[in-house]
Amino acid sequence: LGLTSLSAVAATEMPPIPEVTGDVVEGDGNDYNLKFNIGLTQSSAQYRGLEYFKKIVEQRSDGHIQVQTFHSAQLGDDLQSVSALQAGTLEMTAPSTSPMVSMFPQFAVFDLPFLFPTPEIADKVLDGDIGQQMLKDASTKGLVAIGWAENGYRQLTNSKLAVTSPSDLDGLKVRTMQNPIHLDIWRTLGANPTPMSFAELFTALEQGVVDGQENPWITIESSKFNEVQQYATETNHVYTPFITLVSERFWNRLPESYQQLLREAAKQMGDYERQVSRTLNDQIKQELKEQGMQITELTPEQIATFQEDLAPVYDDWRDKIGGDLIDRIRAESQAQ
Ligand code: TK8
Repeated sequence: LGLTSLSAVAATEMPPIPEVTGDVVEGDGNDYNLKFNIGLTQSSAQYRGLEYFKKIVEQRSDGHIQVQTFHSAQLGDDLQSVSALQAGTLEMTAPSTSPMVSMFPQFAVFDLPFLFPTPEIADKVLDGDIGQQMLKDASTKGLVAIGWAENGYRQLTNSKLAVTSPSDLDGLKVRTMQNPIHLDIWRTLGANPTPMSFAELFTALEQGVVDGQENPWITIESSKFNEVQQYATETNHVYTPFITLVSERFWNRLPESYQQLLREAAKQMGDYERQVSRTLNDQIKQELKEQGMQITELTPEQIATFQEDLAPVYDDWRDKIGGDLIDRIRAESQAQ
């Protein structure tokens, strides 16, 4: 018994889903079905956030909005889900911003390496004027953007070697998100990057189509990438947000009171999901080690080598993204 309870303590502890606060919201007498689909698995912090969202919306609409949650790209990957929102065949999704830069170029700022030194600075940017303006600007093209959540800091994994410096990356086949800055990052570091949908990634790693990939610890574990990747390096090279999106067609059918309810629920989901993600990040890194993954933690000097090598990426993208925006984000970091 003693042993069982010990291992139960060691197992991943998710912060519990909070109780719903706030009154029941009066609708228009109609009932609504809301399908919410994401790319990550059922054991991700993101899916946990969806469960909270469902609880809030169903309770506060007194059951008039029914939320059906889907994970593991059951109804499509990030880009397919966004298209489905536009077509009105799916009501909600929460993709990484990165594959959406062809639609919303300003999102590329989140792909710049090492721009967000701490999660608190990411919060300040996303929850402050910059992030709120971005949600407004992304509420077009058949989409309504109602909130931010967190995918998190990305770490490199691979099946070949312990990576401690960019020179170790020579020729390594690394899967990236479908995003030009990510391609640029890995090319600049000397790797051989291939863009690919997240939904195809496990198989590609398993079959050796690519040698490595990069994602936050929680995603590495919840997607079982450690079963096909022996090595990891804690690079923290990019902070990726999730953006919470609603189909405009669905949105326009809702009474204003329910639109407001979805906005509030998205905010609460985002805050909770960040809390889960941050509580689990280090815990899961330890678990991955215990499960036999060889994890390299870089010294400040080793990190600096990556940062120096990646300086040209800023030169390539500064004008395209907007130097002003980058400077405003840097100023937030310095104000800390
Ligand atoms: C999940 C993706 C994933 C992202 C990626 O749908 O593609 O690597 O980090 O989390 O959004």
